[in-house]
Amino acid sequence: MSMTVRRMTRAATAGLVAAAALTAAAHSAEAADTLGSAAAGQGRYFGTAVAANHLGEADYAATLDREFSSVTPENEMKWDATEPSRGTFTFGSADRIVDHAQSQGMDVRGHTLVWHSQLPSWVGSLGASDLRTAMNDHINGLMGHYKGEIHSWDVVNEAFQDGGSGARRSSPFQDKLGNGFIEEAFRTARAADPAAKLCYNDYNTDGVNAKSNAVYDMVEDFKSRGVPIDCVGFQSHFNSNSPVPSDYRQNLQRFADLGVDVQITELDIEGSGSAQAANYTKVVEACLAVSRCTGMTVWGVTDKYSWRSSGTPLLFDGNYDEKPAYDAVLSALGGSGDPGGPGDPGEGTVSCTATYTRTADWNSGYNGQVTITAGGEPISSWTATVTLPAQQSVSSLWNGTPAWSGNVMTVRPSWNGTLAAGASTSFGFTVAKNGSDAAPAVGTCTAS
Ligand code: 9MR
Repeated sequence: MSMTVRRMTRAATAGLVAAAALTAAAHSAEAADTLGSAAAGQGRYFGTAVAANHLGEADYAATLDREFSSVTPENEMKWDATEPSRGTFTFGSADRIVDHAQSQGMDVRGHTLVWHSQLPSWVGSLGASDLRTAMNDHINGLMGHYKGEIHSWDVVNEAFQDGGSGARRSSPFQDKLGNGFIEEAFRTARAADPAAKLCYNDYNTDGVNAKSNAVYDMVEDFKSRGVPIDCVGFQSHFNSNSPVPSDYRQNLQRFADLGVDVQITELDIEGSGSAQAANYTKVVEACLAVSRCTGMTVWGVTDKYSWRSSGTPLLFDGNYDEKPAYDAVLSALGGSGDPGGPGDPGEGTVSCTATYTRTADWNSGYNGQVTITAGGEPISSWTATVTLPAQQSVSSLWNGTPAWSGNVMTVRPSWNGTLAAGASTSFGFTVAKNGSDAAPAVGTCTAS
């Protein structure tokens, strides 16, 4: 007998959290007064790096929850945090972030599976064959734990050297396994969670230069040979030594033209006032000009917790006040900055509808599909409930993230939360009839 989805994924234990999420996601939001909702109006997400140890700070959580539609754990999914000794996985801090994000209907980016830094010393001491096994075990351990819950994974991070050579960076993986480790990591990742977008992520690749050329050649090679890769992340850590490149948009576009999505994954720009604001505008405009630039993530909520704290590189200051850079980003995203209210003209309540169809049928089972359609406003997330007849059980589900309470399945987006006004997406599932051919009941769709 096949295992049901509720036993296969982390969502198994998240039934109660999911019930809370339903309530949280049901609030009505003004269309374009926050970064997340304005970006959703452009068909994109707007995310931030999050640290689990700040979630208990009221202003931090309030700013996060109000403004952002996606989160990236800043350190909590890295190898040193998740597999400090071989085969012993620790997910406590990362789970806190994922649970929080889900309770707010936010997407989660997974960061990062294979990276030379924040790597426990036991990994570096393995011989080649053992290292290969350990790398694949690590990918399977992380991606298995969060299967169906991660929008995009940074599968390999920072594998190329800085400087003019375009060479690979020395690391245990590179030095012992050679160039092929990247390909192997992506193949393992695809099998581990087929619903997740698989990204290569790096810095100083934002403009056209020797390093970005080397990454470009790798992506081109992967696409030509069918190595699974869906996206390239451009970290975009900018300051006066490393300004926003004038060919930023062209560089994003040439990668997109290879047939991958591009994402701005760790954006921060040192500075202040109108100069910083103007640089942020350039970045947002570049992303919006590239149709496959699917979203942007800033590397932190507030300047006071930035890894570059002296550079005040983020959108909120240490008191969580909006900086000129915030206004610039919101405006570039087409947002109004107007605190608004339910009666404001032009600002409606977000909504969605869910419709069910049976798409395949056989003696012992069937496939169901639920189509989610946004109402007259863009949405950044949705929640739909499917109540199954008591005998039936779900053996697999795709393009959605299920959580269970008895025979009620609460489904939220896996990667497909953001919908333009009137646009649709769907999730599907396979059901074992176990003697009952009755149709499931689909409840009200809620949007945020
Ligand atoms: O922001 C992260 C910081 O808290 C850590 O101390 C640091 C350790 O390497 O990593 C920072 O995040 C990095 C990210 O994971 C990869 N790209 C560069 C980021 C900034 O250093």
